[in-house]
Amino acid sequence: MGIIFTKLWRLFNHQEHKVIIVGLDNAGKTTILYQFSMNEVVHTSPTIGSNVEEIVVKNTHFLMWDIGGQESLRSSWNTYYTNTEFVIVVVDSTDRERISVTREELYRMLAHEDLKKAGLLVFANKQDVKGCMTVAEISQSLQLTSVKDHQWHIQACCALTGEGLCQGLEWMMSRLRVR
Ligand code: G3D
Ligand code: MG
Repeated sequence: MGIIFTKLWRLFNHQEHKVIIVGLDNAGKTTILYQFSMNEVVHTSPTIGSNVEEIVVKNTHFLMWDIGGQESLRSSWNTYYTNTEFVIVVVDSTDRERISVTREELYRMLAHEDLKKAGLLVFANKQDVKGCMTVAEISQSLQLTSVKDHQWHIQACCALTGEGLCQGLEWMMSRLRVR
């Protein structure tokens, strides 16, 4: 009886899973958010503050916060951390100069108490640009294999066409299923 009740509760309880989309300015965060929510390319302007959208995939609701990535805004990222289940880090794969800045921000985030249980999805965005960093290069620069206390996944994508974005969502869905 208890198990049936739990299953029914899960079925009808449209619980929202909180997701934050972070990364440096110009990485493609807002483009990704609007690909998820509208399936079309929008003309973005630098995000001041945040954008939020509810994304529904196969009856699973994600509340996705796209947080501005300019240097002046990064110190306020932690105000969004409470109850976050997934952190999506968007990397501009053409930006070799600033990948080390992303790494620093990443480890600062992962060490935060409120993100202890959050899963980490890294989008290696702008894969359409010739000569960009590969997933392997980005994994290495971010030292992802040293991340032991968070579930993580890296996914190549192109936010302009949407390629790779569904695979990222699928990974998040798969993590929800095993919990
Ligand atoms: P941000 O929200 O992380 O700051 P935006 O980034 O979503 O505003 O995107 C920054 C710029 O990168 C935009 O170009 C956007 O079109 C572009 N961009 C996003 N994703 C991709 C991608 O996969 N490939 C390529 N080639 N460009 C991408 P503009 O010119 O509008 O500033
Ligand atoms: Mg933006």
